[in-house]
Amino acid sequence: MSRVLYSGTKNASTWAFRAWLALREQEVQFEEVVVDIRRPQRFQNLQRIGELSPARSVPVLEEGDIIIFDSLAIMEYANDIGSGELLPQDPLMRARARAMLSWQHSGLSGLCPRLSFESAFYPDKRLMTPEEEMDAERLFAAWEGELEQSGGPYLMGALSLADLAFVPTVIRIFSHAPNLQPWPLTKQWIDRLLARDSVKEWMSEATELPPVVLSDYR
Ligand SMILES: N[C@@H](CCC(=O)N[C@@H](CS)C(=O)NCC(=O)O)C(=O)O
Repeated sequence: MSRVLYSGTKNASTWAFRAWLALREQEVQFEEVVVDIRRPQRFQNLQRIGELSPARSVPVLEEGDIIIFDSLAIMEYANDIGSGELLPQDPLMRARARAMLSWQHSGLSGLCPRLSFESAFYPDKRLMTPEEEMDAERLFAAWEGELEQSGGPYLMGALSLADLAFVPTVIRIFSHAPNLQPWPLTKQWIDRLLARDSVKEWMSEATELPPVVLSDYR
């Protein structure tokens, strides 16, 4: 059976990044088709994706003649056909992992639209605003608490989909050099995530691309 991931531009598409990470971490083999949804090819490419998926967005996983759209569904599917270890077996921890995943998937914070993933690749970064710093601290406190409770090294103890879902957020914040001193467990967790082969593979391709300049980065 053929398996194709319609993915996104590596220095722009956070949703595709999450799905791709789960597939890679589970060593699921797939063919990757990068779909660039920026102008001028935007409408042509979105139309192509719309022929596959009612959501008309990337990522989309084409599994033979079955289409799985939405990053979260693809992440869970990767776990289901892989080792199954990317969600805790304990029902309570599993629910906790799902709570973190749902939080991320339903918007997380006001930080993500303001501090875009694209900006992580800009050679000159602006300072974070006090509001962004407050939002980031709220996330650091949540991650720190999770790591304290589980004992680490990842949020739920072992690596889970929750860690992978936060990777693009971690990258956009971390690249703006926040003060991580009060959050030592979070700092170690971030270092650990960024050192994973899967994350390094995506990021090495992303950093090769010309930065996607967004005019509202100021
Ligand atoms: N909830 C969706 C969101 C996917 C999404 O918004 N993808 C963006 C690219 S990162 C997209 O394709 N947007 C379509 C558009 O710009 O019209 C998911 O998790 O897969």
